[in-house]
Amino acid sequence: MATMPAPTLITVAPTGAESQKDDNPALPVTLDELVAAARSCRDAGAAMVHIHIRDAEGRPTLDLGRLRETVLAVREATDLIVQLSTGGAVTDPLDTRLAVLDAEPDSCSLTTGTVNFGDDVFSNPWPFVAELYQRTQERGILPEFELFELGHVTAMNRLLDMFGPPAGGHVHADFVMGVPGGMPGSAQALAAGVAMLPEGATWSATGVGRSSVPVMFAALSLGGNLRVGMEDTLTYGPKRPVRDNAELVERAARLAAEAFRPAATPDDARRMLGLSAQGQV
Ligand code: KMH
Ligand code: ZN
Repeated sequence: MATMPAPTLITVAPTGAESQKDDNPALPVTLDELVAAARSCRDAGAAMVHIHIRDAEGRPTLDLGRLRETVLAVREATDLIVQLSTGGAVTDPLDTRLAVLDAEPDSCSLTTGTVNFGDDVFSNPWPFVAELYQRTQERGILPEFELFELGHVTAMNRLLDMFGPPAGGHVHADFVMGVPGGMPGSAQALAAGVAMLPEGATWSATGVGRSSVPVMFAALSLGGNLRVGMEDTLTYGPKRPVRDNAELVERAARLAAEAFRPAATPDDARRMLGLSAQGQV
């Protein structure tokens, strides 16, 4: 008997650290805006939310009190899998990024190597990556390996070889494509990265800026999952600003349904990722 294809895990990355309200007024920067975005994106088909937060002036911050408050507020308002960014902004020090785990998210992003990031450098030296990974294992937090270039897949595999599987035993990765300095948002690059993943891993892909839609089609055609959101693109199409995060999730859910792999619920996604109902691995 033919097995049903897995549903599509849609992750929304609503805010990021690089854009401001001036770029698009729909960017959620306050806690209330973030919670409202999380709710509407859940309704539109998201199962996981990748969170960066802002301070009272709208600047990126990794303030632990705010992070804790955010995790609780999003959990209270939705059943989304709550993922905190440990990447933060390019200016965030490594020790502050390690401390993000103290806010006890279900999942955290974990970039496995340094990459040029426009005119900046997103710094992820090996000792930091190894320390962050081991802390996720100790605390039972699911890492999402964020892979900006193919060497990051090699580094992820090195982590797994040296330190063993993630807490819960399941490997989940996200290809972040089209960052100036990283791999291009092309079907060829994605296929090459997917071929390097360990057996049984799940993965999603996100295309930054104009690569958003091509990467979505490539990911669906390769059987992967999707990440969309205003962290990665502020335009819906040429010269057309995004209405809000839910609009991007709605499109992702529509394309996934057309590929006969409709959006996963958060419960489906927890099963796919080896998370328990409470989110802990
Ligand atoms: N803001 C970028 C420098 C992550 O969330 O882990 C890093 C980033 C990756 O967004
Ligand atoms: Zn991020």
